Amino acid sequence: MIEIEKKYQAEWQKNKVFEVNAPNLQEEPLGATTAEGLREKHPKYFGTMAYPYMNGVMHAGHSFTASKIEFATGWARMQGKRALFPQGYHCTGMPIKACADKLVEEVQKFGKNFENCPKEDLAEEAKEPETTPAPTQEITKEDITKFASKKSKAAAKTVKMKYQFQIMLALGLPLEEIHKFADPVYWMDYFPQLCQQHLSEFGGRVDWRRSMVTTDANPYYDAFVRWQMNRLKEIGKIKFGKRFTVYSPKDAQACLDHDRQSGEGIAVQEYTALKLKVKQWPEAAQQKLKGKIPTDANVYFVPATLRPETMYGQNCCFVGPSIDYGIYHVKDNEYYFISDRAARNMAFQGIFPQWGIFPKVADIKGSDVIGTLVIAPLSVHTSGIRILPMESVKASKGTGVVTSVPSDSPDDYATMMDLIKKPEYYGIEKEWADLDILPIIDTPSYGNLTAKFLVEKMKINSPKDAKQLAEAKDLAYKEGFYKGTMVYGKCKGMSVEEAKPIVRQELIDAGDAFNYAEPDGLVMSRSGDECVAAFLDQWYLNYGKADEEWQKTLLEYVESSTLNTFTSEAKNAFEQAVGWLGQWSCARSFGLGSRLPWDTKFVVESLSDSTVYMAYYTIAHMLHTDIFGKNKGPANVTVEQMTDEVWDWVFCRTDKVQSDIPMDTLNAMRREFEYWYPLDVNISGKDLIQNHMTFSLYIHLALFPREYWPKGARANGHLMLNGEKMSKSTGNFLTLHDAVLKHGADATRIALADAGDSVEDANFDESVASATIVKLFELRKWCEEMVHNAKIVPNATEYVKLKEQDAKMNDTVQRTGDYLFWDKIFDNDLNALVGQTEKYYEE
Ligand code: A2H
Repeated sequence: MIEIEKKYQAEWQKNKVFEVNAPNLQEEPLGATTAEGLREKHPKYFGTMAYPYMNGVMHAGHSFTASKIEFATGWARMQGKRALFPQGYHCTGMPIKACADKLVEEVQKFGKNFENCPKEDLAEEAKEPETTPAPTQEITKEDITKFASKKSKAAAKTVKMKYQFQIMLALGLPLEEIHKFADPVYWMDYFPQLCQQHLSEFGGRVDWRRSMVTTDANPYYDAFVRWQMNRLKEIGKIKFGKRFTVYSPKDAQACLDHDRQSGEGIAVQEYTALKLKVKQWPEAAQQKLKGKIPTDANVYFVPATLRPETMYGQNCCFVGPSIDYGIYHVKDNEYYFISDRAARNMAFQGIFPQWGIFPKVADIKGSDVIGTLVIAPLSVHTSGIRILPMESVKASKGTGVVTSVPSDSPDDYATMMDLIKKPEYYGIEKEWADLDILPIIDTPSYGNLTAKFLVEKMKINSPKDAKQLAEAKDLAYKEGFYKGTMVYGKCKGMSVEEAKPIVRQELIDAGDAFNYAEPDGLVMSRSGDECVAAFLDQWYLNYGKADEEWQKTLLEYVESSTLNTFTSEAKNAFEQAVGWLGQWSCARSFGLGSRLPWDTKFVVESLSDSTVYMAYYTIAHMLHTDIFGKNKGPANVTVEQMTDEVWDWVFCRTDKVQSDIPMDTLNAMRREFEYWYPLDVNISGKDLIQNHMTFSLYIHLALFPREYWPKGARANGHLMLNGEKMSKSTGNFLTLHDAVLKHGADATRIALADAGDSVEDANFDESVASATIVKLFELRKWCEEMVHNAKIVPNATEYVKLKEQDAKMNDTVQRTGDYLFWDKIFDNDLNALVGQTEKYYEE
């Protein structure tokens, strides 16, 4: 069977059956019909998958995504459409660069073939792993040490994963080849051809003429990215300014989704950091701090809050008794009591005078400072409030210091009640906690002491009722923010929504507070660094509410029936992403990519050079004959000739063009675009909805005329293998190449088709693949018999006679002649099935 597959694959290749073009200008002169009319007359289908990252070969997950386009393309071909499935290769950013850099270091340290690597760091047992895991994005995503420790016992015995070269080894690369990967370009050479080979073995209906690598490794693609960036800047979609962004101090640059080892999708959370000045230290703290800070120093406890408008009601301030804090010298005579993590974040936000430096003058535990008297800005308790213990303070959030507003924070209220109940247990004086609770916000549902109301109503008895408290916190926050009215302070009578920024600004102007931000969860860079939030000058794409019109247009488009999102879950996810996504830093100082045309010290970031590449596919085959754009294509156009004006014209953005490219060539390129666009569908795994997929829609809407906006965006679930999560560390893992080797292309295709269609997790079941092999084998045998051993009889009488003569005589007896009733039924059934199939494919 494999032999047959190979035979036809070779024939397809020889006859270039998947190389499709738009109707040429002789067939249909440019402008003779509208673009829409042209597409009606010559129906087409154009589908793409989010191009895979070239730090590995395609694994079963990629293959699942590819299969969706593959089958849709096949179906469109059967319907007689011109069906285009192109495939590019993503190389931008840090993933390849980070691994290549590690290899440079390792070659320097250990020699070309790593021969000087310490013995104890090498393989513990020379046994080959049972399945050789393929290199994929996820490998470099994980911390290599984690990778090793997560391995099952059996696998852990094979190769240690301390170094990059060992990872490459485990990927099945020969040792003497590995040093070549120290050059990032080598990856771009190596993996794309494998991707092409593996998709072809799978029977992929890909038009390989249209492939390219991203980054300046292909100067034509590079010119295309420059065009995009220039135009986006001109129409005000790219801006410059100081913004908080997730940042890796080690890499000294922003660290967004694709630069991360973990923490994809995590954004920056901004807080108001409040300065509570120390008036009196308790004994324990005095001992600890002796000689470490000047006696006249101004020391502040700095809680981070999301509710500055409630600060009137502060009646104590919490620290985690077992958390390790530090006292940091901020400037002049000013010192902050905060967690180490917060100090590190602040060091990249202009809070300390020197970028990245956060001088610590003392280590101190939460328990040491219980009882400290501090002055809290705006608080009605003007003679001071106490620092008290709260077990549920997280060291990994904010500054680790939480100011307490028991009227509006259920956590604070519950803790306060507990402290009052058991002051001796906590080693505090009861009156430190037992202060009047000030009503600040009136709400329609919960009155003016929201937290008290909810804690009592939900019968929360202890600050340890984490689940219920989280629920109460959520209810309190929503009710307060959206429906609350201020009943205290200078904003009395205003809604909370209005009051919040005013109170916040007032605190900042008075020098009592400042902006503090941090990643809203743990983010690790690919270089293994814990990221912070930095306040940086940067070029950013103005997604989100800062450009309300753009956001609104997109939201309406997502909700319209023009865009097919295939499932309601995906539609919801798109709506959420559009609502939630904010400004996006689109340039980096390091990594592979295209330079920002107006500020060439930066390269365009990996998700920002990959938004409208589908338009590039429409003419890629005319521009170059190789993925690096080294050889000019049939259009015979140089990179220099591909000016911004030419791209505009090709993409139907303008009606005139100044260029020394012959008009016929220009027309031919524009024809390809106006015919293939709009894109019928772009497909990816569902995790890309929140970035790539939404960015792609945003930029399409900004750059192209409305009739060329995408028609479909589809997301599929994660692919499981034999009912379990795919994972290289457990060995439950399959590359496309391995799948095809094991089951053959057809059985692999059927198992993929059977795996699932929704955004739910799908399952590639290898038993389906093996059962298919048997079925296909039988089917083929039957077909061959039908053809080779056919006994053709002229009519029904002969047919019955022959069948009666020999009961064993099988389907090879075939009748010609007029259609009978049963023939018609048979025909009808087949047609009904075709109709049903069409319906499913269209949906
Ligand atoms: B909020 P989010 Cl009135 N551990 O401030 C536990 N909680 C912490 C923390 C830490 N390390 N750092 C900050 N927080 C609290 C005021 C407030 C807050 C009111 C009502 C609700 C409320 C007074 N406490 O938070 O997890 C701080 O308490 C509920 C949203 O980033 C901070 O704002 O969403 C809030 O949690 C930050 O919570």
